Amino acid sequence: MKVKAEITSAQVEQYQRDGFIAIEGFLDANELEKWRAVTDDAVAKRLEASKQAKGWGEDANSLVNQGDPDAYYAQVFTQCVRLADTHEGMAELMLAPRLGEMAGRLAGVDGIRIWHDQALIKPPYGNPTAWHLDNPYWSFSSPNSLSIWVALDDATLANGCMWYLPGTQRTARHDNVGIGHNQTDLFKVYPEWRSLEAVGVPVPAGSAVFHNGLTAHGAGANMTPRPRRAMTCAYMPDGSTFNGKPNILPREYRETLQIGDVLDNDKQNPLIWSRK
Ligand SMILES: O=C(O)CCC(=O)C(=O)O
Ligand SMILES: [Fe+2]
Repeated sequence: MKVKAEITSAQVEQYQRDGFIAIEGFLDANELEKWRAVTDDAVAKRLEASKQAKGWGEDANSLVNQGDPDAYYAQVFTQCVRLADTHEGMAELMLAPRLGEMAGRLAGVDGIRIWHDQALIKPPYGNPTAWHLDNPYWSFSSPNSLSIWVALDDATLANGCMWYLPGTQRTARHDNVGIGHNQTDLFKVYPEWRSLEAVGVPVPAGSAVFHNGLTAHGAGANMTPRPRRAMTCAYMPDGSTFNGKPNILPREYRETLQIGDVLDNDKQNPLIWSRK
């Protein structure tokens, strides 16, 4: 897979300053077709499998948020987590070392483990994604966690492209304020961010946007009659330790962990790139 992997020092500097960066042309036309086909197939199979299950549960393989399709969050996006666990084609895409290399070089860390992949399909006329932080949801706390967000459709100001509050990764804390329905809920906890100017990041399909897990971000409503598809993956710097939050860790693994233990289980959190 010849996914673009070069990261310049100017890009590292920009990412470190703003807490996010867009990389256009991340996938070429053939790769984009493949990512679309694999994501569509993995999501369709997951939705089918979840009809039997009750939605969010202990088993990561059943994670899907479409229990009640009319609920507010079901209309923010169809969210399918850890598709690589159950879909071979997705595993092949997600385990590519080059993704880890780009993430690792931007974050300035020595190794990158997968936290979870996640398809995020904003439905036609879907709800906005309210301002939130990612890392406070996860079972490790790091100033250098990050995600890749790959646009499978052109992401525009009209259909719900990503938006960021630049630089917020530097003053964010690790307590989870969650994601509410209101864009302004995050400002109850971070009043100092209320006057910041947000930056929208419209990108053509096949682009990647990386963001630090502590950078405040959200997305607008989808004001088009078509879905806005994105395939994402959250990354944990190698060496990160358990902070006590369950998040998506399977119970039997979680019960073996003490706060402070290094999260180095290669099946749960594959090491996809190491500087050595
Ligand atoms: O796709 C979206 O609307 C939100 C994405 C997001 O919050 C993330 O990738 O962390
Ligand atoms: Fe997020």
